[in-house]
Amino acid sequence: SISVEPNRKEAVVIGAGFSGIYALHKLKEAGFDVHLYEAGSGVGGIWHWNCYPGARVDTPVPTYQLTSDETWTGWNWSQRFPDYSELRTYFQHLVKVWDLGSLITFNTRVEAMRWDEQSHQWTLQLRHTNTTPSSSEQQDEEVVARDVVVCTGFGSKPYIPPFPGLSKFQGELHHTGLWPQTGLDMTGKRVAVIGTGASGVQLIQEAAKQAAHLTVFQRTPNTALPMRNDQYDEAMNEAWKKTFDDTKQTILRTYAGFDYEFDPGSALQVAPEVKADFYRNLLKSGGLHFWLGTYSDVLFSEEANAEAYEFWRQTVLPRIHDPRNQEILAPKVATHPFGTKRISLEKQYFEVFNQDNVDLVSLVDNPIVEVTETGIRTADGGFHELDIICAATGFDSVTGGITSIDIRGTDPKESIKDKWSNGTSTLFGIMVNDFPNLFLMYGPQAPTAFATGPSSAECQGDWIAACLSYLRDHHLTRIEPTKAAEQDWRDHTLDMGEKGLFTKAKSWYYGDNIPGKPREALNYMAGLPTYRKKIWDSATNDYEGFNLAA
Ligand code: NA7
Repeated sequence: SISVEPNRKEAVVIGAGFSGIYALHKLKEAGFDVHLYEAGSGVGGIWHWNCYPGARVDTPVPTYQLTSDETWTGWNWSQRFPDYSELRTYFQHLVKVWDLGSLITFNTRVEAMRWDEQSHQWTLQLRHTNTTPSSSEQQDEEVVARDVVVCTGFGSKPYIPPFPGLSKFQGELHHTGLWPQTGLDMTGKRVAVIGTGASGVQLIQEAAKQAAHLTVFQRTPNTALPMRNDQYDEAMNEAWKKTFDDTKQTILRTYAGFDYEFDPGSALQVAPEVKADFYRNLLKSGGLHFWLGTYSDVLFSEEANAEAYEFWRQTVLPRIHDPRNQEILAPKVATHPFGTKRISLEKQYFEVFNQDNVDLVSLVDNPIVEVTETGIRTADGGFHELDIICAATGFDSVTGGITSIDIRGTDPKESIKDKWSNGTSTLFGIMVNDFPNLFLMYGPQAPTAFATGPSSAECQGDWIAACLSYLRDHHLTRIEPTKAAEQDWRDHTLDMGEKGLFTKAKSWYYGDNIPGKPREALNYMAGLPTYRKKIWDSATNDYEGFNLAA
C-alpha cells in the first residue's frame, strides 16, 4: 500500500460502549482533539454485539444510564429493564446530545499499538473491516496519539469451548456475543443452547418460543431471580425524573451504583418470620435485590448463604414439573454459594423446561463427547440432531478485550498480554507500569463486574479527563504508574477478592472459565465509593503512585 502521513490525534478512544462514549465526550469537552474507533458498525458496545433474542440489561432504569443532565432530561424509557434495541437507541441519543458523530469511526478494529519513548506517543494500527482487499479504500491505517483510552469492556472477546468436532458441524453456530446483526430465525429449527449464564438464561426463554425443538446444555445451574420488567409510561418517566437528582446522589453512595444497598442487618440474627418476609419482599421487588439488597452476611457466612439458597430453591421448585429437571436446575445441595456466580434475571425461565419441545441436559452427569456434522453426542450415547448451535459460553472476561490488542509499551519485546500472562497488574485498574499514557476503563482490578456500566464509566471517565487536563496544564506529556504502586494495588485487589464466599465458586470473576488463565480476583471488590475515594486521593496528591514527566 502507498505510505501516507499518519493521522494525528491528541487522544484516541477504543470502543463505543458506555466507557468509550463517556470518555469521548469528556475529552472533547476538555478541548482535546480526540477520536474514537469502534470495531462494530454501531454504538452501544455490549448492546451492539449481543443482539440475540431476549438480550436486555439486568440493571433497572433509571439507574442504568449516565447522569449528566443533558442526557436524561430529554430521554424516556419504555421499560424497567430495556432490551438491546432500546439501549442502542439510547446510545444514539447520547451521540446526538453530545454531538459526537463526526468523532467516531465504525468498522475499525485497533489491532496493535506501540509506544515511542522519544516522542511520548502511541502509534495505533487500525484495520478497517468493511473494505475488501480489492476495494480502492485503504484497509489498514496508522494513527498517532499521545494518549489512548482502551474501552473494550469486560465482555468483548467471546469464548467458545473447544468441543471435539465442533468445526465439522454443518449447521449454524453462533456465539451470543457475536450474534448476526441481521437476526436469526429459529422458527421450526432444532436448536441447542450451551451455557446457562446471563446470556443463556435470556436466550433460552426466547428460543423456546421459536424453535421446533430446543436442547439446553447446562454445566452449572443459574439461581435466576424474577425480573419484574414494568412498562414505563409517561407518568413513570415523569416520576423518575422528578427524583433523579436524589437518585444520582444515591448512585454515588452505593456499592455497585444501584439505588439500593445491602441491608446492614445479619441474616443469622433476625427472627425466621421476619427473614422470610424480608426475602419475599426482595423477590417481589424484582431485579437483583435478592442478591445485592440482601442481609450483608449472606455473601460472607456459609450458614446465612445456605439459608438464602434454600429460600430461593423453594420458590423455584413448584415451577418445575419434572423431578429430574428440578434436581438439575435447583439441586438440593447447591453447586456453589448463592450469589458467588453472576445471577441472572428471568421471567419464565423455569417454566420453559416444562414445555414438550424443550430438553435439558446436565453436562456434569452427561458431558458432550463430540460434535458431528449434524449434531451433538453426549456421554450417555444420546445424539441430538441440530440445525443451530448457540454458544452462550461467555467471554475471556475483563482482560480479554485488552489483551487481544497487541499493545507494546516501553519494552517492545513485551506485550500487555505477555506482562499479564502470570497475573494481572495495574494501578487502580486504570494504568499499567511500562505502558505510559495508556488508560483502561471497565477493565481488571477496577469495580467492573461489581459496578454498573454507566456508574463505572463516569467514575473512571471523570478521573481520566481530569488527569489529561492536569498533564496539559502542567506541560507534561507522560504518565506511568510506579512498579511499587502497581504491586500494592494488585496485592490490595487480591486481598479484597479473598473476602467472603466468592473464591468458593468457579467463575469468570476469577478467570476460571478460560483454560490456562491465571486464577486471581479480576475485579476490585471493595465497592465503587471506596474505589472512587482511592483514585481521587491519588489525583489530589499530585498523582501519588505515578511518575509524571515533561
Ligand atoms: P457467562 O456468565 O460466563 O456464562 C457462560 C455459560 O457457559 C455458563 O453457564 C458456563 O458454565 C457455560 N460454559 C462455559 N464453558 C463451558 C464449557 N466448556 N462447557 C460447558 N459449559 C460451559 O457468560 P454470559 O454471556 O452468560 O454472561 C456474561 C456476563 O454478561 C454476565 O455475567 C453479566 O455480567 C452480563 P459454568 O458456569 O462455567 O459451569
